[in-house]
Amino acid sequence: AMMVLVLAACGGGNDEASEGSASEGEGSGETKTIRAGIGLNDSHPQYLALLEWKKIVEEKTDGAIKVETYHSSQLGDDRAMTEALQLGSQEVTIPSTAPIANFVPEYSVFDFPFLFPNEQVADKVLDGEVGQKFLDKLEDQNLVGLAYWENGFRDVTNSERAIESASDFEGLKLRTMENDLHLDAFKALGANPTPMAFGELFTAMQQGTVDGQENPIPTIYLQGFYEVQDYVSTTHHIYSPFVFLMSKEFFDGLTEEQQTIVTEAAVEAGKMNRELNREAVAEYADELKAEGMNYNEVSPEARAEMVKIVQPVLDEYAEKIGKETVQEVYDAVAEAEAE
Ligand code: TK8
Repeated sequence: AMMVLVLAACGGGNDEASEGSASEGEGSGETKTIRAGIGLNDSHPQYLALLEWKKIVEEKTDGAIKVETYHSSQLGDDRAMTEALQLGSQEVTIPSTAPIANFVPEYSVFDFPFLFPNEQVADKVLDGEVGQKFLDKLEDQNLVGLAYWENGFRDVTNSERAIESASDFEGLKLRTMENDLHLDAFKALGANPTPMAFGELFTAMQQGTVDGQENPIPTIYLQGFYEVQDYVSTTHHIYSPFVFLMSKEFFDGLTEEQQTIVTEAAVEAGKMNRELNREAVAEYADELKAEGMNYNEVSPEARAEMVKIVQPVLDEYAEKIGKETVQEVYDAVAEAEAE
């Protein structure tokens, strides 16, 4: 599972020639330090892309901004890190949209099961007008959304049985992200869901506190979930976007030029995150089989059955979130699909 990173050519506009401006910045006390934390470990495409973001930002700001990176929930889980951004005690984190819905409820729409048919449609919607509208909603919460990255299509793992049809969820103790829609959708499917921070998940599976969980294939492989799980089923029930978040207080304190640099770098590094993630899925699926996991492809019929079961939950949440907002997202999906 070696990944070759092509990091060249991304630096651009490097002013090495201008006289030692890095130390100059430090000397005048103007070096700004960003603590950027994520929940996944340092082998995940998200972390490799975060390193790429760091590289671009440090180069383009000529040392005026320094980035310290943290992984594996070293700074806390998605929710705690997002709160730290609001308080201004941390500068960057890149959570899934699900926990963001605890701050801006409308974000749950991205976690409507089976909303996005594929990654290309997700890219178009998220990188388009609708995606930007959602990023703008973060400002009220003292957060700035710089770009969408990718967690990816979520699949179910567990220690009990293969998920071949909706009825296989019956009674399964499933860890979910801290998001009410996830909780209610899995309840509707007959599972017994428990919300839990990602950092506690491995131990919970190891100790049998939960039977299973759902996450994209790269996470399942790179976090070693195959050590404590027997079945992986490609439900692809939700496409999880990541949102690159910055503390608004910190963002507002940057020069306009620096704001542009951190934003463009987030878009650039996000492309790398998406590419690495997508390239990795097939290979990691094979690795999971090689590690002895029972791997099954979930049929379109079984997925259709799941859609039907969760539909009342989606209707309920559309009501809560605002039907127009939800419709706007569905329209953007349809438009992107037609292109
Ligand atoms: C990592 C999380 C994680 C998410 C989850 O911090 O909690 O299951 O999918 O990967 O963002």
